[in-house]
Amino acid sequence: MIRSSRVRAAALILPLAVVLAAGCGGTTKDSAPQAGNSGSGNSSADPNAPMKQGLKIAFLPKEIDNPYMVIMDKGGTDAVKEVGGEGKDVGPSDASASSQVSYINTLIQQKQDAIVISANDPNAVAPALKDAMSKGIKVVTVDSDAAKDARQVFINQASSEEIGRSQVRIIAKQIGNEGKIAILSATPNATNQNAWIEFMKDELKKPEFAKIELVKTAYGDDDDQKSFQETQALLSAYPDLKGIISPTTVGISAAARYLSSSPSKGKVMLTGLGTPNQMRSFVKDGTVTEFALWDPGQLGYLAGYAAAALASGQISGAEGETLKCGKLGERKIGKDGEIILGPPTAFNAANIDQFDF
Ligand code: RAM
Repeated sequence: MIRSSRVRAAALILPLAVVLAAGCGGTTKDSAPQAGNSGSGNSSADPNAPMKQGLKIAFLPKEIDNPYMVIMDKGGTDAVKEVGGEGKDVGPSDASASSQVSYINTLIQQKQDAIVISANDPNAVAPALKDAMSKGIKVVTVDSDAAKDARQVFINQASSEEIGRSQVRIIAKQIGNEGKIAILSATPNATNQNAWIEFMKDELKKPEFAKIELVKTAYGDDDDQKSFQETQALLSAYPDLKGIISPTTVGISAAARYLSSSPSKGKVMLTGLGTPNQMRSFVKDGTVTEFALWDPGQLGYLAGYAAAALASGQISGAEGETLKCGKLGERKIGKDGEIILGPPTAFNAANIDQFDF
């Protein structure tokens, strides 16, 4: 995914530097209770248990064709293969929770050993996930969490707070700390986007951002066409709009495509979370100056290891346990069963060609 790991290390940006809540190394388990995971029915783990072979692990993305999700789930199935299991990637063509519920029910019938899901709604998928857990199937959320008692572990890309606040800092710099901005989000119930947006709103309360006005949060539903149309609608409703934050790879690429051929190109600033490959041309043509992301492949890979370790009894999801995760080393399980991948990278004209995902 990354052409040079040295370059990547050098490119980890300071404004986005996130303290790794889940440091690598350490011992295997402490006596902390398994917070919030009452439905797991598994409070103990043996870190030295062998990895079970032939584990069936299914990845259920928000939507199957989203390029970000494709990379993420490829990382996941690669990890499962590495540990001697059988991984597969199934899911809906729209980012809807009810579609995901049907898939969960099918995966339960198939007696998968673990389900790794990026939830389209924290609550709507919870009963089906709890049903899976009650039947001994391990549940890992990745990228977008479900209700805490409906999964054992959540693999988060980075600190939600730092992701949200840093997006505001980037757009503020781009618009000179003054003017109207809008957010172009994914679906209205997406756990990850909603968590980030809460922190964006909080960041905007700071005195240095007093002259920035958030006029609207629009929803493109992680659908390319809808995101494109919502961008158009934002610009016509707010002709003096100065900037857009789109914390979704689908939204930011559709918004960039709209802006790139409109008179607002280079005038209305756009930042958010995007894949370098989808955004490269818009950085080169001057539509976008800077945006951010983590490596979705690594995110999925971590989730694959977590699912296999849960299904093998090496971890239970309790705070303080250590997950061994192949080429990524080790990660500690934090509060509420959360494991953090690591800090995001900011991409701009100077470094974007060093990344290929
Ligand atoms: C989209 C999805 C995903 C999010 C990324 C940044 O692909 O909404 O959940 O993490 O953007």
